[in-house]
Amino acid sequence: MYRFLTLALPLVVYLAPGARAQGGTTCNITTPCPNSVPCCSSFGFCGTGSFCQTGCNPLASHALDSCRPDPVCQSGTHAFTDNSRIFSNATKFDGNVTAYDWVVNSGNIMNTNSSGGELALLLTETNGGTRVSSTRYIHYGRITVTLKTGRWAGIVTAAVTMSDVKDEIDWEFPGANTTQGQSNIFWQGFIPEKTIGGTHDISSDSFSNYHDYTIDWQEDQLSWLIDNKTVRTLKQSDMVGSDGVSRYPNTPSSFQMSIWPAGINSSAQGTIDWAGGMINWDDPDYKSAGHFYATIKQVTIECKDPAPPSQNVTSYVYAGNSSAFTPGVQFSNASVLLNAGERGAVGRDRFS
Ligand SMILES: *[C@@H]1O[C@H](CO)[C@@H](O)[C@H](O)[C@H]1NC(C)=O
Ligand SMILES: *[C@@H]1O[C@H](CO)[C@@H](O)[C@H](O)[C@H]1NC(C)=O
Ligand SMILES: *[C@@H]1O[C@H](CO)[C@@H](O)[C@H](O)[C@H]1NC(C)=O
Ligand SMILES: *[C@@H]1O[C@H](CO)[C@@H](O)[C@H](O)[C@H]1NC(C)=O
Ligand SMILES: *[C@@H]1O[C@H](CO)[C@@H](O)[C@H](O)[C@H]1NC(C)=O
Ligand SMILES: *[C@@H]1O[C@H](CO)[C@@H](O)[C@H](O)[C@H]1NC(C)=O
Ligand SMILES: *[C@@H]1O[C@H](CO)[C@@H](O)[C@H](O)[C@H]1NC(C)=O
Ligand SMILES: *[C@@H]1O[C@H](CO)[C@@H](O)[C@H](O)[C@H]1NC(C)=O
Ligand SMILES: *[C@@H]1O[C@H](CO)[C@@H](O)[C@H](O)[C@H]1NC(C)=O
Ligand SMILES: CC(=O)N[C@H]1CO[C@H](CO)[C@@H](O)[C@@H]1O
Repeated sequence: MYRFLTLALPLVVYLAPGARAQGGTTCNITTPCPNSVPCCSSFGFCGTGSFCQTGCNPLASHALDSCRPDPVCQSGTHAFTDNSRIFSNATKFDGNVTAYDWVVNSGNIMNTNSSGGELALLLTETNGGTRVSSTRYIHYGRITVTLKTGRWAGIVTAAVTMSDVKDEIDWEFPGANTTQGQSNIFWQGFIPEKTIGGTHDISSDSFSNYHDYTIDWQEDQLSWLIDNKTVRTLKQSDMVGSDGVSRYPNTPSSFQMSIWPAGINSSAQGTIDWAGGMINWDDPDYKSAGHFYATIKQVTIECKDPAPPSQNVTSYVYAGNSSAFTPGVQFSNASVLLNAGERGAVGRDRFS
């Protein structure tokens, strides 16, 4: 299906602004980072400091424990009455997940403060879009976001899970059609099957009305829901290839919400078509507000770790026997702070 091309491309496009800000030594699974700059960032560049945090790929870093551990899941409901739980710049975050639930990776946010407070993600002609990520990770769980999408051709609102090895579960909303949402998955950065994307009706206009969009991610199956109604289910067993490899998202992930420009000159034609055409920077909505936007009302996270963590567990780490196609995930009691130094002891292997 053509969707293979069109949906595969946006990921690459969206990472571009951040990638341009980095540079230097590149990294991937076959060519990991050198000891001097041990951490492979989500954009595929080697570095230290923030390169070792959210999105740092253990399999492409110097050692499996070069990246900071991924902060363990915590169930809860996040309202956005103000922005006090959102750290404004991911590259300056010290890793204190007690202080902040979210970080801004790129772009600009605002609190509209209507009906009790809402987080607005802004897109302007110059900011390249906005992405906000959870500071904590989820290793299976149910995530529900209550949001209003954009309504403009070329502009995509998204709510996705994203792991350090780029397992990804998506809700995406190209703004040209506000009565339809799209579901998709990536496994280690790739679309596992050409027909993996789905489209789903929304009962009323998604720009004017809040709806609940859920990702219910379990070890054996994955469901997408709109307003508590299951619109799609995918089984893990259906994602095992003839080579025996399970191409099903199975690594700890942060939850990321974004608005991003797909209909711009630098995008591939497939991406522009998928998003409904080029962005109109003369749109009256843009002229009056000074930005395009998507609005987040609430996020509820229910952790569903296959084995519940004991009290001393702080994080997830990739186990010593991780390999390219079979990352092993363990609990750890190591500090998740950026400058905490050596990692603590690694706990029991949850797959053993
Ligand atoms: C990994 O990076 C190396 C060095 O930049 C490059 O030559 C190689 O093609 C890359 N491999 C993959 C699978 O992208
Ligand atoms: C982390 O944040 C909490 C809450 O703001 C604070 O009490 C604590 O001292 C911080 N920890 C560190 C190591 O900065
Ligand atoms: C974060 O800070 C860096 C370094 O000062 C800057 O380049 C980047 O644009 C900032 N990011 C955001 C989202 O403000
Ligand atoms: C928008 O989505 C709805 C619901 O899936 C569909 O019926 C309609 O044809 C779509 N409109 C356009 C212009 O693609
Ligand atoms: C979905 O279910 C939850 C819990 O039962 C409820 O609080 C919420 O209002 C429901 N949402 C919708 C849109 O029906
Ligand atoms: C594409 O480039 C032209 C010429 O620089 C510019 O006028 C136009 O606004 C751009 N289109 C978009 C959607 O950014
Ligand atoms: C982690 O646990 C080990 C053994 O149980 C202990 O020696 C170590 O001090 C703990 N580390 C932290 C950071 O709590
Ligand atoms: C946590 O503590 C329990 C017992 O108190 C211990 O068995 C387990 O190994 C510890 N886990 C970690 C990750 O340190
Ligand atoms: C890691 O090793 C343990 C045994 O020590 C094994 O049970 C587990 O399946 C391995 N995980 C991976 C991903 O190979
Ligand atoms: C960011 C902001 O101004 N938040 C305010 C929104 O309104 C509520 C209730 O009126 C206040 O408590 C917030 O501080």
